[in-house]
Amino acid sequence: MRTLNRRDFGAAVIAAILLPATSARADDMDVHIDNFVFQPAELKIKVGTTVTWTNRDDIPHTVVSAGRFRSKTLDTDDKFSFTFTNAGDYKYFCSLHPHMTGMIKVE
Ligand SMILES: [Cu+2]
Repeated sequence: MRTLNRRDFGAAVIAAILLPATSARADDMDVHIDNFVFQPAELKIKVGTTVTWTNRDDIPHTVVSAGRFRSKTLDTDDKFSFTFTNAGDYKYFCSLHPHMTGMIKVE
């Protein structure tokens, strides 16, 4: 019984040490919309990463990837987040200014 307890305690300590290093939140990424440009325009991420777009312009924008995600109209400093659970290339654009495009590569 004593041995089992000590092993459980040891496992808990190891988990406490390892968890912060393996936390997916550390990989979460930000994209800023500034002067009609998504920055960075192309982002490489791992499956499970959450990307948050922030509109830094004083003009409304959207973040739209056909059939995959669509933000509401983002006013200044509004944010939109999406968690990528599948690998692939996600092209997206602003539906108000379709020349604004970006790419998320999920691997
Ligand atoms: Cu726009």
